[in-house]
Amino acid sequence: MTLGALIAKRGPIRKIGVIGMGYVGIPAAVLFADSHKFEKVYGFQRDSPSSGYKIAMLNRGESPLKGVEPGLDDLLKRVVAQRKFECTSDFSEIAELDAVTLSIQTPFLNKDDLLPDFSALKDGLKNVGRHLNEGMLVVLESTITPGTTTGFAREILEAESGLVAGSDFALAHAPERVMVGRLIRNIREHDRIVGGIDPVSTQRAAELYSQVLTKGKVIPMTATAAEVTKTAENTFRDLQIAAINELALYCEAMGINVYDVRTGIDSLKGEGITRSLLYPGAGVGGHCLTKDTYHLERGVQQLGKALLDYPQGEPSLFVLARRINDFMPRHMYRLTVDALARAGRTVDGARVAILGWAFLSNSDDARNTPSEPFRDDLIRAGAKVSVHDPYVNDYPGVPISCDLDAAIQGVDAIAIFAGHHEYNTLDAAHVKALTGKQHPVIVDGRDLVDPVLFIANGFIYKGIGRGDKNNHEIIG
Ligand code: SAJ
Repeated sequence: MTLGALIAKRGPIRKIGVIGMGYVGIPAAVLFADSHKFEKVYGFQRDSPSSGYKIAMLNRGESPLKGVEPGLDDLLKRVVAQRKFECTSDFSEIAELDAVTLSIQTPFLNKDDLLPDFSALKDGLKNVGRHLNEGMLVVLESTITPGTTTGFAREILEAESGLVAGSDFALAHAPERVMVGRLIRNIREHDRIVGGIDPVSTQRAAELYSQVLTKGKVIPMTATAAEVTKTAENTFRDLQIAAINELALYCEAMGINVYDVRTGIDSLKGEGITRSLLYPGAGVGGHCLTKDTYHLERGVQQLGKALLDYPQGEPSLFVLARRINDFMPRHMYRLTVDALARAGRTVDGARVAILGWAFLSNSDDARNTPSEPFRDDLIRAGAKVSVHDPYVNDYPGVPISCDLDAAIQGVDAIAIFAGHHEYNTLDAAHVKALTGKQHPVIVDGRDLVDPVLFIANGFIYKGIGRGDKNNHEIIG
């Protein structure tokens, strides 16, 4: 019997499983459960010491996710009360399902070797494979290296089940595109890339996801194209940030204001002639843009190395973009050292306050924060560093204060790393008084403060891209 016939015999998708009760799996599961098209959704969560608590919490209708997620709590309470959603650690329930999605994190093994840790995903695939039946659909939602769905994912599922992907069961990749703080809205409103290992798999996966889309539509393609789409969409964002960061470095060297140039370039509008100008800054953090480029690079090396025609000896533009963005914290360090020198201080023994430990404005997410390499450089050079962040409470090995005045008290230099709202209203006179210095330093990594005000108050100012101000006359 063909896969199509097996699926026809099974009929429409009614019972769904979601593996991985994290910030991707939970909203996905409750949205499936909220659809009248589906009868029951199981959320699968390993009963491990670190996250087994989620099972009871979810079955009480309580979300274990941090932060505010509009719509999620009500949805979760409703589908639990209706008994349409249930969280369990019993993976044997998978055998009764029509479709299973895997939303399992694929973090780096460690930041330096840029290799992903697929161990949790492989465990999830083994659990699914052991209970896989004919005519079922398996979808990977995790961000994965191109070639994974048709590679080890297919191999593990087939080895554990004895079934054949594309003949006995459908297999697809539908990458998540959700942002913390807007999980429900993103799943409903973003277009959904759906890539099967074959057209029948693509169609079955489209049937699953079309039920939860409101504004969004399904964009069908192959599984590998879907893997490349997801990794490339973040690679391109990283590239656009690197382009404006490089321009900012050029503008500093040429003594001009990168924001004047940005406004000028952006003024060239009209069909097809606009540019996508992002914003220069103190660096690029997070768990998306810092790794997805390397997923894409590994993908093309694994899938296309023999056929790739590329300028001889030239590095990947995308990897170079990563290097430029990762250089920005080092540039912030050099700006700080230069400014301290103008104040007659060496960085050794200087007291420096870092404003912002989160990698994103007004967020408590500090994964791969650019503030960390900056702090490391300062400490290596003998500076005493204080860190302030209104959202991030703790971070291994880094004391973080939520008292801004206390963090600034008596320092020689202030470096702004995150664009938190709180830093938009820094008062130059008040900050100067807190430092107690005649010429305190301020290094603005997110274009938050007005250089004129701070310079007029005796500060020594440096700003990313502010070649027009970075060698200003010192007042007072
Ligand atoms: N950043 C800049 N300049 C910019 C934009 C961002 O320096 O113009 C820096 C930020 O400070 C941050 C880093 O880049 O350190 C990443 O910022 P981000 O806005 O890209 O946020 P992420 O990393 O959470 O990216 C996510 C991605 N979403 C998913 O992977 C589902 C990305 O695809 C989205 O485009 C992005 O959110 C978004 O637009 O919100």
